Amino acid sequence: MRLLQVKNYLQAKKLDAIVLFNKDPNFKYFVGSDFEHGIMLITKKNNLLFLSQLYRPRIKDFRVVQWKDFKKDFKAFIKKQKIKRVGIDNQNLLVRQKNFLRNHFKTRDASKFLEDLRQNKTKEEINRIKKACRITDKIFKSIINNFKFKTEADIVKYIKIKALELGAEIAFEPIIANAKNAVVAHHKPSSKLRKGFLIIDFGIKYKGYMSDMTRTVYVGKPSKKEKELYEKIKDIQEKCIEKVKIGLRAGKLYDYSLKLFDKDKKYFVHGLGHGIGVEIHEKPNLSLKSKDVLTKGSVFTIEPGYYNKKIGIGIRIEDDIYLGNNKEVLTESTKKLICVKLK
Ligand SMILES: [Mn+2]
Repeated sequence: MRLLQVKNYLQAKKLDAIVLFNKDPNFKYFVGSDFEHGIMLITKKNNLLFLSQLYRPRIKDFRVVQWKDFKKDFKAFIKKQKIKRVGIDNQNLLVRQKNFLRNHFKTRDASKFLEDLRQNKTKEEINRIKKACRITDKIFKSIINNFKFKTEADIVKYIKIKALELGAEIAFEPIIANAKNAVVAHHKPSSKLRKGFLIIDFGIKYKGYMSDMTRTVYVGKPSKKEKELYEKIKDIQEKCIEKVKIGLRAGKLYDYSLKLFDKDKKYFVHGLGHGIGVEIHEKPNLSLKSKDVLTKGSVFTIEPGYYNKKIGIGIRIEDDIYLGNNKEVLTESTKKLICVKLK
């Protein structure tokens, strides 16, 4: 299906192939794994992987071609396959890779096509993201039920171990930010836990596909004002999810969130969300003035946040949304304000 869309693209743009290097997110997207060295060539007729002799993988729908002398063999190979005009992924290429491709082919940037292709997930991709979300919920529950942590770093370690135990890995370095630290959206966790809000932001990678969830809990007993603030952010998050629909421009949803923040909008300092898939940030981008569209088949986060340095309070709530025939909230952990006690 995805490969068929590539072939249609080649036809329409009069290209002979799409050429991708290893370590490009699109490389992993098509073959599900990565290699130290390798080039992928998808032509109208063939799906080829040009790899060193160190590898002999079996990959569905792909034929592996191995080289002995890279330069010589590559030249002969593309001549034989009659590959001249190719689409490349300008957004992810290193300068030397770009130069290499320009030396061998006539190139055209295909990165927008690849991004758009990846935005619309197949059933299998959705299943993997859903599984990553199930594991995420499980770990969050277990953090709350086993709250014996002394520092932010203890929680990071716990998430990493739990992920491995559940047959997955972390999608990115967890962000655990307590009390005053919570005003820094991307705080590096190290401090001792104390009274105040505690942001727990982590994601799981399952078979190459990622989840991303944030919950904010409270260490100790919150004041009335703190409770009200939390409810406000939760309300904004839920209203934004309600507003999500197929065809909506991401920038419009961002504007809507600012309206809800009202006088507090200066404390909302980042995007409202981002697409997830083989990368933790992909299309659609839900930031100010974004022209990306929430298309059918896309999966993205909704994560308003409040960061007030004056009063030392940070709150963020994030869920993963799948926009299929219906709208599905994939992360199911409770958003009621949980209060934990220090032991
Ligand atoms: Mn996120």
